[in-house]
Order: sequence, then C-alpha cells, then structure tokens
Amino acid sequence: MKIYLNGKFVAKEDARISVFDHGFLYGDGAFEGIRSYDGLVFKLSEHLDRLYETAHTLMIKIPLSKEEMQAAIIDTLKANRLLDAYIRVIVTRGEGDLGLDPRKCKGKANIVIITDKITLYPVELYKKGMEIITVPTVRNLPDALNPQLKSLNYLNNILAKIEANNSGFNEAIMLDHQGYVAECTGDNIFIIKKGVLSTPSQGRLKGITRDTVMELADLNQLKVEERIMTRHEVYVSDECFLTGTAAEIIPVVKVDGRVIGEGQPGKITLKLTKFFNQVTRKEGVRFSLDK
Ligand code: PXG
Repeated sequence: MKIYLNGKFVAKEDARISVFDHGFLYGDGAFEGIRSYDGLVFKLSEHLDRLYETAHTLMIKIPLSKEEMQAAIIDTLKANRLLDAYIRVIVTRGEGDLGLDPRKCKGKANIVIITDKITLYPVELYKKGMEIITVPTVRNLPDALNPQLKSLNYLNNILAKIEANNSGFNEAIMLDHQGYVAECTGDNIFIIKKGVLSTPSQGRLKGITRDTVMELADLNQLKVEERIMTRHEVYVSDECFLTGTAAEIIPVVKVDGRVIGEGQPGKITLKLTKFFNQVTRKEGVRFSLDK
C-alpha cells in the first residue's frame, strides 16, 4: 500500500508524521471520506469543496489548489492500482509546540491521502436492515463546534458510538441540544412517511450522500423535506435509512425498540438504493489505470 504524504508516495510503514503535529495533539485539522466506483471518483468536486470550506473556517491554509488536490487523489489511486476504493484525505494544521496556539504551527499543513477498502457494516445488515438506538451524548452545538465542519475532532461522535456499542448496537441517533433528531455518528438519517422523504434540516453534517439521495428523490417525483424531526416521527415512520460515503444507503428496521414500518427494508428505500447504485457509476471524475 502506498500512502500520499506531502507530495511523496511512501509505504504504509513509513507513513509517519511528527508527534508535534496539531492534528495528533488536538484533532486540529480536516478530513474527507470519498469513494471511487470502477474508476469514477464520485462527487469529487463536492468533497473537495467541503474540505476546503472546513479548512477555511479552521483557518488552515491547504498548500495545494483544488486541482492539485484532485490530481494527488487520482495519482494515489493509480499508485495503488485501485479502481474501487474508499479514499481518506487528511489535512492537519501541521507541526507546532505543545501549546494549542495555532500560530505556533509555522510550517505547512500536513496532507495525507490513503486509498483502501472499507466495509462499515456486515453485508447481511443491508439486506435485513439495521437496529439502532438513541444515545445520551448530544450532537455538538453549532455555535460550539459546528457539525457542518468535517474536522479531525470526532470525539462527540465517538462518545456516541461507544454508547451504542456498549448497548450492543452498531450505530446511534444523536439528538441536538433541543432534543430533535440531528444525525447518526457517521451517517445522515432519513425517514419516509406516506410517500414523503424527510431528513433533519439542522444540527447535522451536510452529507454528500444525503444531498445525492435528495436529488434522486426529486428526479423521481418523490416529495422531499428538510425539517426539524422528533424521535416520535422516526418511530412512526413507514421507512427509515441512513446515508454516508462509507455506509452508502443502509435500511433501518428498528429504532429504540420500535419496529419501523413492516420491520424490513422499505420499498422506497430499495428503489433509492437502486438509483444511487446507478448514479455512483455515472457522476464524478473519471480516471484509468493506464499510464
Ligand atoms: N454525518 C457524519 C457525522 C459523518 O461523519 C456523514 C454524516 C455522511 O456524510 P457523506 O458526505 O459521507 O455522505 C458522515 C461521514 C465511520 C465514518 O467510520 C463515517 C464518516 C466519516 C468517517 C468515518 O463511520 N461519515
């Protein structure tokens, strides 16, 4: 496996950065998770826009233009001879001292690109549907650490994931500070009620899979709403599913012990999954492994 590290390809064992890197010391950085499907990097420009927007707010200067970053990602896929991959792009503030003052990071941001395979959930869960719970850890407040930022500080989500795992679940619903449904630890959430698709309008990451599903629903004359959502509405929905680059679309059949709809992946969920599997082979930046 070859890892992109600040413009060079290095073996996995040699892909190291300093212990004074502020991404390591403080989670001070940004990341993206992207997928490539059969030589097509899905929605690459949307992922790059989000990465550069997170860096902008964190005031981290990425030493590559978006075009250069795109080329670095494609080069990493080629170096690893991968047409299908999960791509992780990591940008840290770089090396500083032991204080958290970002002004001490005088060098360049560190950039790492890893291309690998990922299967987030067991295959049978995609067929049977997943059971999830709501956990006590509240999603970060937008005016504390905005969930729109895909920063390296994922402890809010990890604490929620630990609570889910401790109770024997793979994924958890996180509520916002007002008690409304925000999202899951690494996925956005959708419900369908009487043919209308809804997803939370606030307190969540603006997921690229989420946006894609909303576009697909719209194209197929399904009514889509972004709105405030309560747990009760999730419990009494006809269908529920989660979306994310790593997870793609995964049906949910039970939430906090309440059976959703018929207790199996819903018809509209399966239809949207079919459309999603088509669009991921159509939209994005194409590359080939030929020299
Ligand atoms: N919400 C959160 C909090 C996420 O981290 C999504 C939604 C989905 O966004 P996209 O743009 O991918 O549709 C994410 C991204 C993991 C893992 O191991 C999950 C993500 C990122 C990194 C790791 O579960 N999901």
